[in-house]
Amino acid sequence: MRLPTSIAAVLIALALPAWADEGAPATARNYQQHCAACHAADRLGSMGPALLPDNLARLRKGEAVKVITGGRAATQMPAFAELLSKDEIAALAEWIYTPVTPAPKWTESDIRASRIQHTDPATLSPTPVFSADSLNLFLVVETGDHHVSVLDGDRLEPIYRFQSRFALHGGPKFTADGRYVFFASRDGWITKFDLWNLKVIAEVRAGINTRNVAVSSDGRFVIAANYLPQDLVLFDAELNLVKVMDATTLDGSRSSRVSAVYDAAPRKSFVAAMKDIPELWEISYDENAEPIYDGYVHDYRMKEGVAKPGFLNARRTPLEDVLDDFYFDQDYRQVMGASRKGEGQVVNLDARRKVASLPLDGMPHLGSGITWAWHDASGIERTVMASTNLKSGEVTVIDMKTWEVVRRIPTRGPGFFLRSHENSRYAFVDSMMSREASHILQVIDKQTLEVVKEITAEPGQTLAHIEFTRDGRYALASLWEQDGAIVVLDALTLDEVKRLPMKKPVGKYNVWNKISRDEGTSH
Ligand code: DHE
Repeated sequence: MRLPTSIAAVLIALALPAWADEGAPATARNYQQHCAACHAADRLGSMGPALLPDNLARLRKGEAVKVITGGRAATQMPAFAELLSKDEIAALAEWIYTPVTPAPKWTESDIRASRIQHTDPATLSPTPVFSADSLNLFLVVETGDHHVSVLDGDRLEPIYRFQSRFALHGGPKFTADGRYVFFASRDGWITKFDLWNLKVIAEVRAGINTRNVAVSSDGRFVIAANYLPQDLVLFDAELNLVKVMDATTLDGSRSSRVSAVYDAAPRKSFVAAMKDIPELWEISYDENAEPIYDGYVHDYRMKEGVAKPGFLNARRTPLEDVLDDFYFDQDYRQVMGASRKGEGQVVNLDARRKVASLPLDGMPHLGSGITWAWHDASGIERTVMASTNLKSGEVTVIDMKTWEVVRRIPTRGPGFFLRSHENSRYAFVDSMMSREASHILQVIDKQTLEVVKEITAEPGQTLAHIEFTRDGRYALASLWEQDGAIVVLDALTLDEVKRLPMKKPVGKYNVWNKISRDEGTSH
């Protein structure tokens, strides 16, 4: 429910914090009167998103002015053009991009207090409440109006739609049976959804600025990676807090934003990358995990007296350079990663050290890297990996044994997502970072390593992010517009089959491809 702005203003005026009282700048008072009811007095977000510089990094100030002036369609954000002057709106937009001091905190008690139980698990059906194949469902994240659609992957029709938290980011993560799925919003909210009952079960706010979430392959733990505060937050499967792990060096002298955390199912562990310190963390959820001595497994100097249990504690691999964006080989023994500056490295998770450099430059986007078996000119099968690049129009294909570049495939422009399926001979790449070519999806033949087809939307639109049906027969692309669509393509003929209207469908995720960790999809 939205409070009328006038009532909210009175309520908030009565509850103004000391720093916004007499003598405080007019802009801070305007904020408290008009914005704080939804975005919270401390700007940490409440019904509306957090208004802090890091959380707003992806919104241009001019865009913020437009939103304050005209409101945001299909959300609770009202227009303030009639309540505030142009100068007041400009000042407000300026002000929300300034840091809050002292820096906001999000403590264990904040996390615990934020938890909401939406549905009593005792009321849930133990089997799906619909007839569609529960393993061939798609979840479509529509950021145009912050909803998620559930698609039947056989009929390719929506069967359910529900409101999500503001600005979900990263792929939703499924439990191994495909029943439960966890979403993370950039504002730190983790949502647990029961796909069989089509119900939101519980939510918790893990942080103020969150990167992503992962769920353990045994379904017992959920972990969130945060930029703010700089930590990893571990929950049980019901989203009750288990522990907060500060992302600091062993001696506590340096702290880091956590870039991302993933489940490494065959290892029974989570693997997390640190953006600001050269360490890769592995957190085992195997109760029989080896103890950790000083955190660096090869250093036994401190063995006596400082062993920590290997279960649910961080085992650190020291690196020469930070590793930001990464993904795994198919058996999860190696991590292929790069810093945002493009220095690529291969880290062996068993040897716990860097074993090779990756010949990548620019800004590779390894989070959407894929692997497949490629036959070279002599017919020899080689496993290759490929990545897009956020800064140059190229897909780089690398041999995973020699770590040499096999081919640089020129594309229309810098791209974000690369996607395939083990049953498909094609990989799809977008050029969504290019102004001129964001409407063009290119199809690469995984054997000839040539672009064989282009699929185009209207110039100026964005066509990106593919996900296949469970059997690889159809490929679903996102027409990434406010009144956009899921464009269903025949994965053999590459012809369009149908369109499903959607509100800016950023990403879509097929249950089977995710839980089977298909080689053509993200982890
Ligand atoms: Fe993402 C996944 C990082 C900007 C849409 N993005 C991811 C993941 C990471 C990441 C580490 C994997 C997490 C996971 O799935 O668990 N993204 C980053 C960035 O560092 C970057 C460049 C800057 C930032 O602001 O964070 C960035 N990402 C964007 C966008 O601007 C996109 C295009 C639009 C948006 O809504 O934010 C965007 N990112 C996505 C999507 C995925 C994603 C749709 C999931 C892809 C998948 O298929 O799994």
